Amino acid sequence: MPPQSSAPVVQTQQSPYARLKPAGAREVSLKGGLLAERYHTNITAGIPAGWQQLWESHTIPNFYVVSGQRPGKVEGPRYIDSDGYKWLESACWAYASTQDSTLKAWIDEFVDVIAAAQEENGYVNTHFMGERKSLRFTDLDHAHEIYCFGHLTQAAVAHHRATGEEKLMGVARRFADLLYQLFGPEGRWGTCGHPEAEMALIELYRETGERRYLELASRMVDARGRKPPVLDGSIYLLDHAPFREQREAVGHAVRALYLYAGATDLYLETGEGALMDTLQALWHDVFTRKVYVTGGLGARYEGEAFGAPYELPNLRAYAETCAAIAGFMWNWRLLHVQPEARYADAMEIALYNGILSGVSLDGTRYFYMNPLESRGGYERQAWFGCACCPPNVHRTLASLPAYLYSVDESTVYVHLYASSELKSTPAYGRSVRVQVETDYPWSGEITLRVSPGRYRLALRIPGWAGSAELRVNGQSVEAAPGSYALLERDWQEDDTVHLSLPMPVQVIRANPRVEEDRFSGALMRGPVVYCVEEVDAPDANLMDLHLPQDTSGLHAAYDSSLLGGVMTISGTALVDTVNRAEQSLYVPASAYVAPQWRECRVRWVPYYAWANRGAGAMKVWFPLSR
Ligand code: FUB
Ligand code: ZN
Repeated sequence: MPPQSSAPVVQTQQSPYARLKPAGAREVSLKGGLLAERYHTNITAGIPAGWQQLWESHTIPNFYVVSGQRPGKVEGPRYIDSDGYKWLESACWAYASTQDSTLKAWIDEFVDVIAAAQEENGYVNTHFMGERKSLRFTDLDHAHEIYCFGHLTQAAVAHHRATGEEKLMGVARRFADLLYQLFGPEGRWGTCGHPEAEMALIELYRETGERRYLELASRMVDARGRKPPVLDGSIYLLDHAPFREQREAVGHAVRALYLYAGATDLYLETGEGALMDTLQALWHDVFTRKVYVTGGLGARYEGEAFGAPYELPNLRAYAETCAAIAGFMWNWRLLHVQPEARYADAMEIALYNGILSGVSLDGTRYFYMNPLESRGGYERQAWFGCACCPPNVHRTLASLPAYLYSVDESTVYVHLYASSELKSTPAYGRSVRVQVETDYPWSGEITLRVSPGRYRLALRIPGWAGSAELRVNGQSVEAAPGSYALLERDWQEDDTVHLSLPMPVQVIRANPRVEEDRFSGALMRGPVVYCVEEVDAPDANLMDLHLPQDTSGLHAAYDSSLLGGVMTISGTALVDTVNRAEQSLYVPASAYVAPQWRECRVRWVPYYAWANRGAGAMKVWFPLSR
């Protein structure tokens, strides 16, 4: 029987330094619109296709091999188990809302074989069983053993919350106990080159009440930047300085962002000021100097790393899907420390752009890198040799309803707008119902109906909105973009709240320090970033296309037959008709041939939907012409 309590991804109900408690996955239902469509496609197509991929990639067969149930040998990269665990987590969140018996059969089978693979002492990692047994914990920098444990544990927590069953929790706890013996206060200093276990251990603590898991997570944060180093002392592994002294986001982006998310979980439990000082400095660095307009993070191919401030190349953007997801996870935790709209704004931008771009519209093909420009030939793939991104997409989309609402003792917060319903929040102490009707993100008109009672409704007014109109029963109420509008009253049955967020087509400019985007503009409408694909500018080379400064000729129109139904933007752009291919690469300024303009009809489509009509060229940023 599923448990009666709420089932959120991050459970801060008992966390002393959490201002907010997330609403449960089962308490929120998505009723329609883009997010609901992406959510259902993930469940009906993405997760089932993922199950097949786990078999073909050896991820699941490896567990059968090490548990002695099948002949063969373990194959795949060192972190291959984590792909399976992330998928399992997604299947559990999906099962929590669907109660689908096929999903449950897959979950049961996978859980059984993981349990069968686990050794008596708690160890389970298919790569380091059998002939590689002697190598266990000999390479904390690169082996990913503790990282895989982290994903196992997050899957176990999801499994427990979705099914009420103890089996996978037992596996995770036995492994956690082994790690505690090895790396807890009585053991040696140790942590993983790839953070992840910090978040997982703290969630395990929240689920079990067992304080030593929190202690171990804390020690893993403290293990970084020690002298002599516990890892290799490198920036890549975030081991260059003690965590509390780190002020700049450097190194491998996914590792860094998972570490920041884990440290935020730690803050939620301990309230330690030094941790929050570091987290705020890092947030500022990441979200004011190192994030793409799409919410993509980690600019560099080299080391899958953050670039220097404002180093945000478009064609060579790395922007790994996992990094956008990791940024989403981090902001979610910060939002529960302090309900500031900037965190939810960052989540929203990442979700509608750099995360949704990571998966095809049919839900079964994925991007690892999410560039903001392509010269053609770049397409999504069904799986990867290093398959971290696909199941990260699965688990994020499968838990989507859990990110819409949170509560505190007297308030219901609405963070992300989608046609949805929140029913009853145990954290709030009594039953509350909030119904949202909207065609967001295509429309900024949002209607909310709430159940009677005295409480506050806190509505995020996105920072991207130049203005907002908020009315309760027709009466205007103050709503400032970039904040939560607080509506406190004794709500009556027929009360209606209406939020109107204007969504004009906007030309976005980058800080001129972003050299690649200097003198350029990108189109946004609401939280959605747009791009032009080759097929939508048939008589122009995208490299020669310029954006008019005056966008009054650009018009948004919904096209239900295109890309699963999208708001498009159409208008006139300018094409430089000088044949640049015949021009020298460099000429004296006096010999430079100025552009000669021709007008050209162009259609922009949401960035997330690109590369679903072939692998043509694509661009987000265009130089601004006269
Ligand atoms: O190392 C495991 C995963 O592979 C990371 O999270 C990704 O960035 C990729 O390097
Ligand atoms: Zn990835």
